[in-house]
Amino acid sequence: MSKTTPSAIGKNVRLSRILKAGKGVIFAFDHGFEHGPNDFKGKRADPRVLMRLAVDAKFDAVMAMPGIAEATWEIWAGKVPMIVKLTGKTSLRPLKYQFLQYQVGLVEEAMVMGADAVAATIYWGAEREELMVERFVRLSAECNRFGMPMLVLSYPRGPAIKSQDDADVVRYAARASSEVGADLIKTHYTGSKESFQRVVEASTVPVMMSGGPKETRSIDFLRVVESVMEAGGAGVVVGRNVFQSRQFMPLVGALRAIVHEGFNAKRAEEKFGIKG
Ligand code: FBP
Repeated sequence: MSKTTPSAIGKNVRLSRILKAGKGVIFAFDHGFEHGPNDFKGKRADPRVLMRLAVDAKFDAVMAMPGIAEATWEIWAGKVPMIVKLTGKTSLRPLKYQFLQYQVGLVEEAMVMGADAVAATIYWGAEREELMVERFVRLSAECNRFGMPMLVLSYPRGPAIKSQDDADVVRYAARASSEVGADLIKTHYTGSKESFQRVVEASTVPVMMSGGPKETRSIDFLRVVESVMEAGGAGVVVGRNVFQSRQFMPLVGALRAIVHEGFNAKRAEEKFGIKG
């Protein structure tokens, strides 16, 4: 019989609040830092407005930067698990620093706040890959002390990477993220079910798809998510494809139907009355 530790139990307990039967639809809500508030239109620039929508839409978890998690705690507390993102970079930085994420928060503070997981980005292939990995190792050691799961945003990126969606590099990055101790991976879609299946197979932990820029037609995004699920993916971490759409609620409903109930994209589109 294998012996487990309080830390491993803590990670499993917290992860089970986020993933239902190993699958999830998570709201990515760190764009105010990564891209700036212009990503949000009109009233949605107010983080409380989007957090309320995310809670009402029944996302399985929200991933936000420490300050947004703090500013909106009364909205998410007791309603949706919070994943506090502990690394970031602004798009204001000079081009030569765009492939480096730095630390913006502490595991301990996320835990004190009531977070169910933390997240960190590694740009695999970037010139300063080793800095992000060393930081990850320190964060991961803290996570192990507290039984806190770590979501890795596993992104191949940098001058040596020709395409960040290339199946071989996404697969390599997912494997590298597994090998340094990620508990859950979020990465780019690789263009087909077959290629994403190879990514999932090479990883030792569940792999979720990262949403990406808004698709013109929502059905195209739903089809991608359908293919991720067919490939054995654990779901989707989505931001712009939902919050830049007027169909926020129906889209989250459709995503939940695809991820949790095995709907295909067409059936989900019809059931939730998604237009365009
Ligand atoms: P999206 O679904 O909007 O693509 O969000 C996923 C995400 O990784 C965010 O967490 C992050 O803010 C953003 O994409 C990073 O975008 P970029 O690819 O421009 O660095």
